[in-house]
Parts: sequence; C-alpha cells; structure tokens
Amino acid sequence: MPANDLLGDPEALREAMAERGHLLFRELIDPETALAARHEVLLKYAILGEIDDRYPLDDAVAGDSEGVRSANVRAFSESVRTGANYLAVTDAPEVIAVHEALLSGPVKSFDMRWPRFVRPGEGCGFHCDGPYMNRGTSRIFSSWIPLGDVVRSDGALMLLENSHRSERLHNGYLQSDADRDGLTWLDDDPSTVLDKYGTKWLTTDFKAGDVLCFGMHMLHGALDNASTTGRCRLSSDSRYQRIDEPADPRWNGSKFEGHGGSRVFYPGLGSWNNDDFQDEWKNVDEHGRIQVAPS
Ligand SMILES: O=C(O)CCC(=O)C(=O)O
Repeated sequence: MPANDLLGDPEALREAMAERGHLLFRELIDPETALAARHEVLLKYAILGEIDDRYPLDDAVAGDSEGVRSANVRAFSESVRTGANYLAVTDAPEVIAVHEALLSGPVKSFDMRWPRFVRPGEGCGFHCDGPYMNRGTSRIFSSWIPLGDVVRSDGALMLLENSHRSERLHNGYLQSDADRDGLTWLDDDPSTVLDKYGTKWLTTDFKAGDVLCFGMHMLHGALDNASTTGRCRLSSDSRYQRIDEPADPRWNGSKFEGHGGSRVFYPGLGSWNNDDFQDEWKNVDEHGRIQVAPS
C-alpha cells in the first residue's frame, strides 16, 4: 500500500515506518530523473559489452560482457556511482525530505551508493542491512529506487512482512557486524526465510519514479531476474542518516573502507552465497581488473 498520502506529515511517516518497517512511495521523484540516470548508467555498461546496443540502449538487453575482463572496474564502478544523473536520483530533494522526516532532522546520504545492474539469471540473497551498516549510528534508512520500470519478473525487491519484529533476527544476527563476523546471505530460498522470520513476502511492479524506503531490520532480497527478453534490471540502493550522528567508516568519508582489501562493487557474474562478499564485491588487481573467476 503506497504511503504517498502521508507525505507532509512527518509524525505519520514515522509511525507508519515503525509499524510496517517500510514505506512505498509511487512516483516520489520525477520519472524523467530516474530515466536519465538509467540512460547514464547503461551507456557506461555498454562500453564494457554488458549491454547489447544493437537494441535500443534503454531496453537494457544483456551483452556478452566481453569487455569486463580487461576493464579497470575500480574506475568504472566509481564512474557509475558518481554520475550526475545517478546522484540526482539518490539525492533528489524529495528523497532527502522523506528521510529528514523519518529521522527528525537534517540527513546525508552515505558517500557509498549502490547502483545495481542485474543480468538475467541473477538476484540477491536475503539479508537485513543492519549488520552491513551499523558501525556508526543505528538510525539509518535504506531507499531502493528502480532506475526505470522494474516488474516482478525482472527481480523487483522483496520485503518480508513483519520481519523487522522477528525475535530470531534480533537475537544475534542484527547485532553482528557483517565484516568482523564474516556474514553470508541468511538464505537464498524464499520459503525457508518466510517460515523462519516473517509472515508474507511483499513486492510489486515498480515504475520509474517510485521509491521504497525501509529500515535496518527489514529482511529483504531479490529473486533472480527472469526476463525472457534478456533485459537487465537497473536499480539503486542508498542509505541515509542524520548529519550529526556518527557515520560507518565502511561507507563514509573521502576514502571509505568498503569491505577492505582491494574489493570493488561490481555485483553479479557468479554466485558465492556472498562468501567474502563476492556476489557483490570483486577482488581486483593493481590495474583494477577483476581477480575472481566467475562460478
Ligand atoms: O536490488 C537488489 O538486488 C538488492 C538490494 C538490497 O539488498 C538492498 O537494498 O540492500
């Protein structure tokens, strides 16, 4: 159920977030802003052969990815994350305003942002964001933002209803630190996760301009992109906290640490149950070239 009717009423937004653990806003940002970011990101992926531009670029039809092995993906990843049109989405005034209402004060987006290019056959294992983001304040919200339309079968984000109240998650998992404790995905089977931690899977067909906001205790993930037309899924996750609270050094600062070592955010190209964060973070050599063999 969209929460657009609560916009402009910070207290109602905070109450609804506490109750539901998430808020969906339809067309919170101008769809053209999301589509401009989509185009900017796809143009960059096309340079690596990740997009087959014999089709219209914005259709995002997967290419042969041949350019990835020789590319400096460290530079590539930074270029995608810092693109002006992409930042216009994560830091759109409407998005900032929602987080300011939720956190009752001025906020900043994390310096790290997570634009996602998800090829057919790829998804994201189930997890909560807390253990990955909790070295500064715990008062953080994530926003998942489709860059273009993302229908369910493309692997739209799924949230597990009521999981933010799961005692099982609160007794251990949510107190852990993903890096220090070497976390992998909780599970990649949605029915197992449902039985253990929640009541019902929630998802929808998202349109350009929609924003899904959720807290650090909400269990979520994405089924594999099942596009039958080779269409890649483009979306973004970004995180927001108050400017006057401590920030997690993994994701904030002029040279943030990330997951350490020489890992670069380049999701997909294999599946490792996120062992050593490899589903999303790839080890690179001194030239920024990917070092892990796709499995
Ligand atoms: O979009 C996805 O595949 C996963 C996003 C996610 O897990 C997140 O926002 O934390």
